[in-house]
This record gives sequence, structure tokens and C-alpha cells, in this order.
Amino acid sequence: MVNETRLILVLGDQLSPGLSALQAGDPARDVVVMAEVSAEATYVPHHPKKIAFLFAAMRKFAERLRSDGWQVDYTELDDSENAQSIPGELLRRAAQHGAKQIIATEPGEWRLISALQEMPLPVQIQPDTRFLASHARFEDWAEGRKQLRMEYFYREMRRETGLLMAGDKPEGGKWNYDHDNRKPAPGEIGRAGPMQFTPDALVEDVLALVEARFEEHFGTLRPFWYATDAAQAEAALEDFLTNALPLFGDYQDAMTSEHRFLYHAVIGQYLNAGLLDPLDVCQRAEAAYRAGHAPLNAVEGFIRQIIGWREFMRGIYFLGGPDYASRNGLGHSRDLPAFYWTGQTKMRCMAHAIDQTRDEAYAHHIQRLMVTGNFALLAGIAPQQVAAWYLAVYADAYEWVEAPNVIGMSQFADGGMVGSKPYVSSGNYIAKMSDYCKGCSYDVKAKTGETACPFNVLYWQFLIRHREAFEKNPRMAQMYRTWDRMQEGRQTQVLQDAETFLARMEGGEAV
Ligand code: FAD
Ligand code: DLZ
Ligand code: SF4
Repeated sequence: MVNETRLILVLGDQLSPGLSALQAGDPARDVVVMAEVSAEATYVPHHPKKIAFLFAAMRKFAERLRSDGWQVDYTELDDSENAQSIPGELLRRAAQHGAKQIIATEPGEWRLISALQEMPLPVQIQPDTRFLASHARFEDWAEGRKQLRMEYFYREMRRETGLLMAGDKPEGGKWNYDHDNRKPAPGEIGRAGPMQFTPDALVEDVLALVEARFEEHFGTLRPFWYATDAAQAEAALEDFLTNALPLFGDYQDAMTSEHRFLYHAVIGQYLNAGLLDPLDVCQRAEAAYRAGHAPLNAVEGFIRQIIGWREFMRGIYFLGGPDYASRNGLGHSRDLPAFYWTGQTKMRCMAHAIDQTRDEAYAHHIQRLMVTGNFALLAGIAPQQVAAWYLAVYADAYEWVEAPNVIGMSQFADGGMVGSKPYVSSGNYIAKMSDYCKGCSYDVKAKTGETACPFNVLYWQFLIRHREAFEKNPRMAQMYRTWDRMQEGRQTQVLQDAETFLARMEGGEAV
């Protein structure tokens, strides 16, 4: 029948008024379905701050849709009728309304895409238009290329959006100012951190619910300070543009024990849930540059993260297909050590990154890549266990962006789709970019022995374990030459120390 009610599905990370499913629907005819369900909250044990953020933002978005004239059937987690899964809730609501059709925007995970495709009702899946590059656009770009490199894709996105362009040339003459963005942490940080919001009554209700239901999940719920609607997310963005963007570039890779956020935007959770629009964010950053408020290296670096890395990662996930997240190119199989969930390790850099993650559901890129990710890769942890940890603990984590970052960029498990070489380093890099090593139980300068920094011995052991895979890589050949010049006795000692460390770690000793 022509005017039969249809259901419009809006997922927790689809809180955008321009969502394609809403565009395809009709407020006079259709019913929006939104549901807090335990299947989504527990398929990995999401951080309580992440669950609270999403539930609060979902409730506020439902109110907004109602005031825009939509009928919204919203199911709270503890509703007695709640089917506790997305397909279950859709079927329940379809029966209530006699609806025979569902309209959805493509979810950001293959798992949920298949669940929708397998529903007994027809589901019209609309493309997610909240990204610059459609799947077809990315496939076209990737077609026939031997290697997929973010830099070349990024340049096309710059041309297409016109961001930081001077005619058909890049602003300032260079596409990429990353070279200027590698300063270690400054002594003083003149920024209080990201903008924080006091929970209102609606948020307090959600916090009580999350406290009662997800107490056993890793992560501290309070103090809860996230933005939970578009207006607050906008205010947080504005605060970043004013107070942090000018120094974003310089200290992008720095880490300090004192400051968790440095000059980072801390907007990943807002962008990925749909509270901020990526192109708008970039245009506002560009305006800050044009107004003379922020330098080119900062603004180019920031824009590259969003129209370059973020879009590229999404392209890789969907190009990789449903099995992308299960790849294990280096055949790693060790279990994730318990200290990823407790922070109880003598490695100060790891303890700091994990403790901060527990408190904030946040760590910045270099902490994720060069501390927790680097350690997991060096120690040969099973990439799917590493990925499950990242997916659970970060407020901005959804598989479309988490898997290419973890399986691809960090664990080099996707066969080189994302990167041309693994991101591994000894303790040296961490010592250079942070103050973690001061006061660590290990000695970053010691290359062998009981107190040697574990990253130092594991680094060589990793290279030797995977010599066949990497020694012909021109970007890694120098390291193999260094190893080959090392005295044999020292080589044996390094490898022995690495084995001893791993055995102690696997035996559950405090390492
Ligand atoms: P900023 O440093 O201020 O950067 C601004 C924005 O750029 C971010 O909000 C984000 O939207 C985008 N961005 C930057 N780097 C990336 C990247 N590599 N991929 C995609 N977007 C990027 N990002 C996620 O959004 N979700 C994840 O689950 C996620 N998992 C990661 C796992 C690992 C192992 C690594 C190395 C990186 C991961 N990232 C992930 C990328 C990056 O760490 C976060 O986007 C960033 O730390 C978010 O904090 P911010 O908003 O302060 O970022
Ligand atoms: C992450 C998440 C959580 C914790 N809870 C819900 C929920 O209860 N309801 C919902 O619609 N979405 C939730 N999400 C987001 C989904 O997991 C997300 O849409 C998929 O992983 C696809 O990106
Ligand atoms: Fe980390 Fe090694 Fe430095 Fe300790 S010495 S903080 S383990 S890099």
C-alpha cells in the first residue's frame, strides 16, 4: 500500500539531522526507531563513558527529531519490552505499526550490515552520506593502484573540497607540513583541556542507568564531562579552534604525564556519532588560518587528519570487505596481557596510557600507536584481541575506523593495505617524545639486562622474528644492517632478554 508506515532506523552513531535514512523518509508517514540495546553495549565491553555518551546523545537527538515533527519510538535500555538487539527492536516495532519496510543508513560495521540484510523484512540501506568519499569514489581511486597511500588520496580530497588550495596548487606550496609537527612536549601547556560540560538531569538519569548496568566494564564513569548534543559539541569545537588549534601541529606527536589532551581536539567521539560534520569542522579550521589565527602547519595537519586519514581509513575498511577485521598477516597469537585492563605494569608509558584511557575513554593518536599499539605488535599479541580492546575502550571507536587503525596501521595485520611498514620502535622514540621514561622502573638507555626497557629488547626480537617479511623493505633495511653489525654475544643476549620478558609476562608476573 502506498502510504503504509515504514520504520526509519537511527543508530547510536547516526545522530545527524541530515542522515540519509531521514532524508528518504516522511515525517507524516514514517516512524523513527531508536533503541538502547544490550547487544550493542556488550558485544565488546564498551567503556561506561562511551555508553553514557551515546545513550544521552541518543535521547537528546530523539527529542530534537520529535520537535522537528517526527514520531520517534525510543526504547530505553531497561524498558521491560526491550528486545535488546537492533533487529529484535525493529521486528517488535514493525509488528506494532504493521510496517512492512525499513529504511536504514548503512551501519559502520559489517556485523550490523549483515544483521540488517538478514532481517525477514525488506531493509532499504541508504549510503552514509556524512563522508566526503562514497564507496564508489574510493574504489575508483584505489582501482589499479599497486599501493594505497593516504597522501595521494588526501590530495584528491583537498582538490575536491577546495580546502587550503590556492587555485590548483596547495596553499603555501606544499601538500603536507608533517615535518614541522614533531616537537616533543613543551614544558608548559597553556590550555586547560577540552571543554567540559556539567551533566543535566537527562544525562544524570543515563549515568545512573550505566552505573547500575555496566559497573563491571573497564572504565571510570564519573566525572562525566562529554558534550551530549550538537550545540555542546559545537562549543567544544569552537573552544579547540580558539585555544588549541594554533599549537596543534607543533605538539601533535608529543606525550606528557601531566597533560592528557595537550593540543588535541578531542572531537573524535562527536564526529563519529554525527554531532559534528567533518567538512564544516575543516572549513572552520581553514577560516582560522585565513584570519591569521592559526599557522598553516597546524591547520593543514588538522585538516589532513579529517579529510585524509579519517576518510582513507573508512575507504580501506569497506574496500577490505567483511573479513578485513579478522586478518592476521604476521600470524601473531599471544594473548592480550591482563595489564591492558588493569594498568598494573612497571612500564610507565603503558601504565600512563592505560590509566588515562580508563579515566577518559581517550588517548591521543601517538599514545594509541606508539605506546599501547607498538607494545602489542612487538610482543606478538593476537591482532583480534588488540582490536577488541581498542573497540571497547575508546569513546570514538566503531569498527569502520577502529579496525583499519588497529588491524592495519598499528598491528600491520592487513597485509600492508594501510601501511608500507610496521609502526614499531624501541624505547628511544618514547623517550624523545615524552617524559614517561623519567621515573620508570626500566632504563630506556639500557639495551640488555633485567632493567632494560622492554621496548628495546622486543624491538630487535620483532625484527628478527619477521626478518623474511621486512629485510627487503627499503625503509627497514638500515635496521637489519645495524643488527648484523652487532656483536654475536650481544645479539644472543638481546634475544634471550626478550624471551625472558615475554615468558614472565605470560606467566602473569608484574612486568
Ligand atoms: P585529533 O588529534 O585532534 O585529530 C582530529 C580528528 O582527526 C580526530 O578527531 C579524528 O576524527 C581524525 N583523525 C585523526 N587521526 C585519524 C586516524 N588515524 N583515523 C581516523 N581519523 C583520524 N580514531 C577514531 O576515530 N576511532 C578509533 O576507534 C580509532 N582507533 C585508533 C586506534 C589506533 C591503534 C590508532 C593508532 C589510532 C586510532 N584512531 C581512531 C585515530 C586517532 O587516534 C583518533 O582519531 C584521535 O586520537 C581522536 O582524538 P582527537 O579528536 O583529539 O584527534
Ligand atoms: C556503540 C553503541 C552502543 C554502546 N550502544 C548502542 C545502542 O544501544 N543502540 C544503538 O543504536 N547503537 C549503539 N551503539 C552504536 C552501534 O554499535 C553502531 O551503530 C554500530 O557499531 C555501527 O557503527
Ligand atoms: Fe616506556 Fe621503556 Fe620509557 Fe619505561 S623506559 S617509560 S617502558 S619506553
